[in-house]
Amino acid sequence: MRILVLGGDGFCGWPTALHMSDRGHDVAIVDNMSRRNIDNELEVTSLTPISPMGVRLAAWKQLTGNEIAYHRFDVAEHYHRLLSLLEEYRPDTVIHFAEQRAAPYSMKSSWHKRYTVKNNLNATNNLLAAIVESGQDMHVVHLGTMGVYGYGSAGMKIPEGYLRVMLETDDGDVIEQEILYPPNPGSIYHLTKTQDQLLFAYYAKNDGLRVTDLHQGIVWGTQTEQTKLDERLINRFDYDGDYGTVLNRFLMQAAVGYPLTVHGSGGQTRAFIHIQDTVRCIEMAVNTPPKSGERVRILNQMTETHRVEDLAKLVSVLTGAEIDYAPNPRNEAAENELFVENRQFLNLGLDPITLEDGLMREVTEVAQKYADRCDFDKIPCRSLWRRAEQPNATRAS
Ligand code: NAD
Ligand code: USQ
Repeated sequence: MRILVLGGDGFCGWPTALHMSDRGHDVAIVDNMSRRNIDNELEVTSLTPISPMGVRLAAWKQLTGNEIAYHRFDVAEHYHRLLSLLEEYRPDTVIHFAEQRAAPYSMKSSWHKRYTVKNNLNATNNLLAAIVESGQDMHVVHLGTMGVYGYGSAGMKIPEGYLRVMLETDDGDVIEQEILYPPNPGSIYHLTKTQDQLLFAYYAKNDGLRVTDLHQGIVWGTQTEQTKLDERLINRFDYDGDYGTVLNRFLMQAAVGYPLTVHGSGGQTRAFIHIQDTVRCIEMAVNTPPKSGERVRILNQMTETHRVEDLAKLVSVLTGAEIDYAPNPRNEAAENELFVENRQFLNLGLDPITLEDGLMREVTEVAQKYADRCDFDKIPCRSLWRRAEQPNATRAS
């Protein structure tokens, strides 16, 4: 299969590109390096020493003989470049990671809100419009988020994308329908993912595009079978207050002796998945495309749910780290329950990596190994959700 990976330099995109190349597919990457530039803006670097793209690709070729082509351009801006690439490369599948993915970054200022909306929605719409214009039949696999649902489900399992509802007609009859689960985003970033869903639904209905949307939980861990092969292939590890996600932050904080930063009471429950399972799930999604004319296929890509406080306690027991309960910079429910349906991936054969299997390995093999690269000043979360709480809010045009 020919597979185009948009956002293939990123935390999920890079290991996915290697995984699919290792499976014998012809893989090409598009990335505008915006994520590396954001590191420059935030004056932070990945905890792991990631190599430049040229070094990454040369190392992969040297180790496996496999070549991955790389195209550097902005999917949200350079529509015609994208269109000609689709026409020339003729991918069977496009895996779309090319979005600004951090909720705290999207809430830093009005500039960051506008950038996130413009980048994410134009990237998705450009891809879909270009596929239609190319006249080719390609399967789009998009990385969405569990956050489109919000994080409460009134005691029921969050279904995979669609909610069955009973409606009473004017004649008093009761009819059954399935609708997109009502969106309930908790940040501007998450909001862009709810808008992506409408774009997918529209293009599937109007143009018969084949789309799979993976509603992924928080990804933890760093390495996959392929990125472990050589340090030049190492995956990125974000630990800073904007891009670091909660469990990887706790692992890094434990490794460097920084108290674990629980927001509020830590009663927030979230869904998690290991990066190795991310790439396996994406491969399963690529191998089982919907048919043209089918509605968007939505799968919940997560393997377990945990309360933030419980994660902190688990890491603390394993490592002896202290826990620090800090005021929550976000506007989110202090506590929630979360039950998630993920039967589709389990039925496809997913055998999840659990926290028990991998946590300590992650602390010793990654977080402790690169602990000296950590800048303690970048650990606190300084992005606030409400303007009233932002006395020094950045003004940018
Ligand atoms: P990332 O920021 O590490 O990777 C995204 C990549 O896309 C970066 O390399 C960036 O340079 C590139 N990119 C962004 N906008 C682009 C554009 N307009 N043109 C070309 N390239 C562009 O993020 P990630 O963690 O790998 O996440 C990938 C996707 O998975 C995102 O869409 C995110 O919403 C989703 N996701 C991530 C997580 C997680 O925990 N990391 C969880 C659920 C869903
Ligand atoms: N949190 C802490 N302490 C920290 C960092 C975070 O208590 O040091 C809390 C947050 O307040 C929040 C929870 O942990 O309640 C999760 O925060 P996070 O930064 O780990 O995850 P989130 O902002 O939801 O975003 C991440 C990815 C995003 C993806 C999403 C999946 O950055 O791309 O879409 O996870 S999900 O959460 O399922 O929506």
